[in-house]
Amino acid sequence: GYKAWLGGGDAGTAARLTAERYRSWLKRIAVTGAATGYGPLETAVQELVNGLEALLGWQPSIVAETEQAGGCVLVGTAGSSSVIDEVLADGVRAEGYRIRTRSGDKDQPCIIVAGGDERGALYGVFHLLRLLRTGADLASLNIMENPACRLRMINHWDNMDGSIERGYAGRSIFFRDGEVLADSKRITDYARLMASVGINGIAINNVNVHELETLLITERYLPQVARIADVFRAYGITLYLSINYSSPMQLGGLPTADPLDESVRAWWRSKMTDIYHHIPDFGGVVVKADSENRPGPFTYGRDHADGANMLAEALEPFGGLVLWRCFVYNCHQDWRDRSTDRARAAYDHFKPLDGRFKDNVILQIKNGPMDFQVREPVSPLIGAMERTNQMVEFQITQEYTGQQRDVCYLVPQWKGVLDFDTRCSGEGSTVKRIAAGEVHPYRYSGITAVTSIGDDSNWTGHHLAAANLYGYGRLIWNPELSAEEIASEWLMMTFGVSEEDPAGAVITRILHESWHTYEHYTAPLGVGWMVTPHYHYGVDVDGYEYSKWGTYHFADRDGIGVDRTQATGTGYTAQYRPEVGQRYEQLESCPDELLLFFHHVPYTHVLKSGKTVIQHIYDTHFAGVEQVEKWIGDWRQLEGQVDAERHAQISERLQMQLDNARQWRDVINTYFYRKSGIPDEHGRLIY
Ligand code: BDP
Repeated sequence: GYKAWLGGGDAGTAARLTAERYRSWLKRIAVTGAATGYGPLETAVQELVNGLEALLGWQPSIVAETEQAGGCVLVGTAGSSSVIDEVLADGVRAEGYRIRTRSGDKDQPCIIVAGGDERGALYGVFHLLRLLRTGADLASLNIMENPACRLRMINHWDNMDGSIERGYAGRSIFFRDGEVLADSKRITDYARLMASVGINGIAINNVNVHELETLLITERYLPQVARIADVFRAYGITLYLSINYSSPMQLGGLPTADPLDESVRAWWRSKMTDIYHHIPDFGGVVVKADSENRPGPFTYGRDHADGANMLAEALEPFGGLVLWRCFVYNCHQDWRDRSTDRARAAYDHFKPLDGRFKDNVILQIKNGPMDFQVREPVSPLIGAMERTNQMVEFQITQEYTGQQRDVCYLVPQWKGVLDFDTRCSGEGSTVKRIAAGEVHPYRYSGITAVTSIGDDSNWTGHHLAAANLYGYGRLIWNPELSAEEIASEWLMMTFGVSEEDPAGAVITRILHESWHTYEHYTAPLGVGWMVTPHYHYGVDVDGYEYSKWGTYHFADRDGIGVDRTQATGTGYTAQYRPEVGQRYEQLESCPDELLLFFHHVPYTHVLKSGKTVIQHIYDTHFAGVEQVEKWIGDWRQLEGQVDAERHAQISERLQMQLDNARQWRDVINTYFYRKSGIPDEHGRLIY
């Protein structure tokens, strides 16, 4: 519920037993560290006090470091004491930490949480609490962690009227009726959840910046935004805002927003000065320009580099960043013109600009070339620009993956992206290494994601959707964690049980099967879309087929799929490094799951699995529905073993998922049966 994975006194037995076992070590907390006054170290101590109190049932006392002679938890930051520095040794970087059990005087060991800086100390404390809550042995800890990526961000698509674009869990926790909410309790609790998984930057408003949100950077609203920044700061989170590219016209009354116009540049410089006056550690701006009817530099015959650099110049004196989105494509295209291919757009727009961006600009690139479909190849733009900072954008909110009515655990999908070898700088040029700035010497890089939370009491609508929120943070902190490890931590922290427990086993199985299940009953073999236009939940095979959005499947009586080959298609495969592009180009080597993304094939084409495309479509759609039916049966068995409220809510959503899955199955199968005229081998279809 509301406490998500940071549940308090309702910790599982394992957590309570562990806490009890180390009671004598956990009763005192010593702190060392020159607090900078911005808070994460103070927050770390407070979290530790509260966390231990919840587990042990009494409050630990805070003692001065000099008094400590074992039997305590010592928290500190680099340079604050010799003990801490000794523990940190080499190897702990900014925002990293080390946790070590040290035998102290009088056989009284102590646990040292040493942070590379204040944020590091806070993350270290959350890690220690996680160990306690998951029942780990504390007797000989020696853990060193550094975040893989420098920028570990969240994007909100919240509007100031309180609505959330693509939000499926209630209304905004920041805004209501055109104002920032006065009560910041919920924002504090949210910051805490995010810090506990290592998030260090949050953009609070929608990338589609409408009239009202344009005003966020005015004197009228900046004091309100500053209040949110204050809450975030205590948790080591930097606040970012999405801005409207044409603000100089809308707010400044200028006749143009041309990035090369001196009056426009001066306007932005002065605007940034105002923002930093209110929020001295403002992170910078997120910009969606010349995309889906948003204003941008194209209007003035300028390009993205001109546009981004103008903002970068204004932010530079303050150390601010421009997060410039690459989700740029023609959304007014003519479906009859097959020479355009939306998948090509980001690369075509941005690749030629490599080297032209200032070094406080970071290009924000969606993980796939289309738009957060259940299955897409990795965007060929990732890693393709050696001299331009980049970050990857994922989507936690389940816009195209069931909208938090259907279960879809996305960590395996994200992991697949992060592990993908782009070959952009030889073998091993994986997306995770690019995001970590290890492949090209980026000054800034990292990962961001559109979040899934709202003011629903459990934050994410579906209880199981919280696994994605937790998993996103954990995975981008450490992309080496497996989807299974992450799910198992989340399970223990949230439900207080392990996978061995009957309830834990069912939840784990559902999570792990869920992405494939969702893929099975929706659009097949990487073709994507086939969703209800605009809403993006529920099936509509031809919903987007004859529209201007560029999202086609080209199904006819003979076959289906988009020919994106160099030989006969749109040439998209040439955007990849040859080793990668060739794999997709050739039918023989193209992986089944992406076949229809890259090729137009007859229904009778035989997949690597040995099945024809049409039979695969039929079979997976039946299998997807059966899977959901099975989950419902398994979940029913758990009545009485999971608290009644969560049990009932999950049951209800599984039922909705079943309805959705059945509808997809019936529509897709019937559609392709009618198109192809090929019957199901097992005779399950009625015309
Ligand atoms: C699409 C969403 C749309 C967003 C857009 C974006 O449908 O609401 O505005 O992405 O990322 O997925 O800008």
